[in-house]
Amino acid sequence: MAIGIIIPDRDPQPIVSELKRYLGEEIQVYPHITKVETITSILAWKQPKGIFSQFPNLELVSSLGAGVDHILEDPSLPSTVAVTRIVYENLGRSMARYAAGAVLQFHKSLLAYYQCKEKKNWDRNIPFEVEMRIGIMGMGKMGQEVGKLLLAMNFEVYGYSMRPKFIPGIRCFSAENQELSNFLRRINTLICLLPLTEQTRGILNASLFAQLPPNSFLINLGRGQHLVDSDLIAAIDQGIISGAYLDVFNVEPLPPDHPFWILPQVYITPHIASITDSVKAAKQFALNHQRLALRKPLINRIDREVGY
Ligand code: OXD
Repeated sequence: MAIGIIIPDRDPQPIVSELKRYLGEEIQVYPHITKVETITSILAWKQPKGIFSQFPNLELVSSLGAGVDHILEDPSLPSTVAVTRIVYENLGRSMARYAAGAVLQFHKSLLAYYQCKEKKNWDRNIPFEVEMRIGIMGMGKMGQEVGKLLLAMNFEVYGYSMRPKFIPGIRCFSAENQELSNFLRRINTLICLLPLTEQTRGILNASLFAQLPPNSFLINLGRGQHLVDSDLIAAIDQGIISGAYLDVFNVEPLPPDHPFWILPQVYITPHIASITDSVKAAKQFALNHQRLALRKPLINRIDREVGY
C-alpha cells in the first residue's frame, strides 16, 4: 500500500516530510515513481493527463486542493477509484476574506480612489458607498464560509447551488428547481465558487450577464472555465458589468496578450484567493489513506457522478 505524490508544479518535500510523520508506507514522488503496482493512494495536482492508467492497484486519488476537476477530467482514472479533496476550515475562511476584500473594494469604490491618487485628483463625487446585493453561486463549504462572513458584515446575501440548500440568513435558490433567473434578478454582485462540471462550464456567459442589472460586479473564484472571456468583455462594453475581480482563468498563467490585462474594469490576482496548506493537506490525505486500509468512510469524498 504505497503512496504516490504527483504534483509537478510544486515542491513535494514539505508534503513528503509531513506524511512520514503519520505513515510508515513507502512514498514515491513523480517523476521518480518506479514501483507502480505497489501504489494504492495518490495525492495529485495538475498531474500529467493519462497517468492514472499506470497504477493497476489504485484505490484513492486525492486532490491537493478543493477542486477535483483536474482529476475527474482525466480519462485514465478508473471508475472504481475513490476521489477526495482537501478542505478545512481555514481554507474556507481564507477564501471568505478574499471575497470580502473584493466586495469592499467595489462597495467603497476604493479602486476608483486608487486611480485618483495616480492623477493627484481629490475627487469627492465618486459614490462613497455602492449598494451591494450579493449572490454566491456554489454553496458548498467555501461558499457557505463566504456567505457567513458577508452576512456578518451586514450585506444582503443570496445563494445558488445545484441542489436546494437551507442556510440560516441566506435565501437560497437551486438549479434543480430551475431558479437561476429568480436568483439573478435579486442581485448586483455575483461571486462564483461553483465546482467545475459539465453543467457549470461556461455558466458565466452572455445569457447570464443579460439577467443582471447595469453596473453589476463579478468576482470569479471558481475556475476560469466557468467564464466565457469574450462574453465578459462584451458585458463590460455594454455597461452590465462595471467591475470584475478574477482570480482564476481559462489559461493560467494569463497570457500577456490577453485583453483582461489592459481592461481597467478587470482586476486580476494569480489564483491565490485561498491556497492549500501543504501540512494540513498531508495530514488529511494520510488520514484518508489509513481509513481506506480500514475500509472506513473517507473524509471529503466527492460523488463522482455529480462531480463535487
Ligand atoms: C483549489 C484551488 O482547488 O486552489 O484548491 O484552485
